[in-house]
Amino acid sequence: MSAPMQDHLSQTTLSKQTHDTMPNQGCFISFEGTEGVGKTTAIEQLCLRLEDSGIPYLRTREPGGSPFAERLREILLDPATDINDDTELLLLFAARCDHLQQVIIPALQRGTWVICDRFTDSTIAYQGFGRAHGDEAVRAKIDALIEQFVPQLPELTLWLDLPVLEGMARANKRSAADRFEQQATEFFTWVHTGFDVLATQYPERIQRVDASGNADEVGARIWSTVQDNLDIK
Ligand code: ATM
Repeated sequence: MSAPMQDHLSQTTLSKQTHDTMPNQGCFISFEGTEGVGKTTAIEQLCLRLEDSGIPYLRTREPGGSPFAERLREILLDPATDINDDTELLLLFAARCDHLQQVIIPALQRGTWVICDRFTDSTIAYQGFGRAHGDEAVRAKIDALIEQFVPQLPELTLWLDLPVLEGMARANKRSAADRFEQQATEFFTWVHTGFDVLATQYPERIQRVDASGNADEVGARIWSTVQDNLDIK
């Protein structure tokens, strides 16, 4: 099984979380951000802290996270895939639906924390703002899909925020660009605006974390945000 889907169990009992919609115990945390903000390293840092605290967790990602959704991820990221915006949106939700049913909800129900690299906020930021520049009709479509197919939103979303150009410069140092990474700076500026709008709209759930500085600095900011918002010591 690939790293993003590994389940890390521990014997320690979870501190109880409050959930509005489902009688589960695990806590659901998502990470969001534009290109090159350092999500992977930040997630690794959080997972180490959870291990130290004896909290069982599962690390996963979107698009992907279940065997079927990982197949859709390959299609979605392949630069050779030529699809329109609605098809892209529906594939993302097909992947999400499977991921929720096969992985996220069962994990939360058995008391495992779920740490997810991207979730619904990425759809609003990338498809709603990157592709559609905040068009209200597209946002309404995405909101309707969330309403119909997403029974569980994260308790806490950590938005790693970095100036777009800084992130793109970091990302360009890495491997070949996928279908999203090939977009121009303007696209990512819209995506960033999308996250900004979302953070204002959902100030309780979405916490902005300054992603500048080294991995340890960002890791420390993340851990204190998690502790403050989820009431763990
Ligand atoms: P990562 O590279 O962070 O794994 O994400 C894959 C791409 O999927 C990411 N591309 N870039 N840059 C953003 C994109 N994506 C969407 O466009 N909509 C979504 O709903 C999700 C979850 C991801």
